[in-house]
Amino acid sequence: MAQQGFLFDEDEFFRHGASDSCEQIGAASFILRGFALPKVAPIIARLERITEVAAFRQMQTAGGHRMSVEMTNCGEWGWLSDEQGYRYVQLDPLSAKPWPSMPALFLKLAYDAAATVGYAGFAANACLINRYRPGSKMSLHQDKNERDFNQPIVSVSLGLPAVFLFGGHERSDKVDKHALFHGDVVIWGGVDRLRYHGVMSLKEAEHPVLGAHRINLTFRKAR
Ligand SMILES: O=C(O)CCC(=O)C(=O)O
Ligand SMILES: [Mn+2]
Repeated sequence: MAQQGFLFDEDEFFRHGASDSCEQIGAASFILRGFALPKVAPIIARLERITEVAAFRQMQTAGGHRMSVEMTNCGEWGWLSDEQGYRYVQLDPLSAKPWPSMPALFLKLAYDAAATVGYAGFAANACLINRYRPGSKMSLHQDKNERDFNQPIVSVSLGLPAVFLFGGHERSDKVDKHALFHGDVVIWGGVDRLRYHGVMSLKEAEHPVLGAHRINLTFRKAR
């Protein structure tokens, strides 16, 4: 059985039942444990429809580096990285068509999660869908391509567990590590909105629902 070091023990690795707790991880940041669990089956069904139209792809960075995480989008705006850098676009460059629309279920999940921790009225118009395989990771970065930093980020984890890195406002600041499991939702905003964050390299394992994958939905108000 794969071990994830000090953050996971064997029983916890596939934690799967709702724990319904709210953990505060910063002045304005929270993990809602198991918040998305009641909606996992319809979320996955909608993801299948979205990715038939807008397939997962490994994006390039401006420096010509291929990202290890596969990505796609739904919603009015889709986050893109290519040789021109990071930005939001309304058309999927693979199809030249608009990104698939944001399912009402996604919009409500993000709205409800944000409202639960005090961010009322969150109306996401972008959902970046990240797919990690064992070995995929996301380096420390800030989410700063959005126009209004008063709007929070709502981030839903599905499938294999991961270690979320939550740093400070400087890349060199101390980083906290939080294990994220299937169904957990992280929300950060306010004074924490521009904190550096990332995801450690996924360990080799199989998840009972999503196999050898972790899927993350990152909801943002892009414009
Ligand atoms: O996968 C995650 O939990 C974080 C994803 C993220 O930070 C991003 O897509 O900007
Ligand atoms: Mn991010």
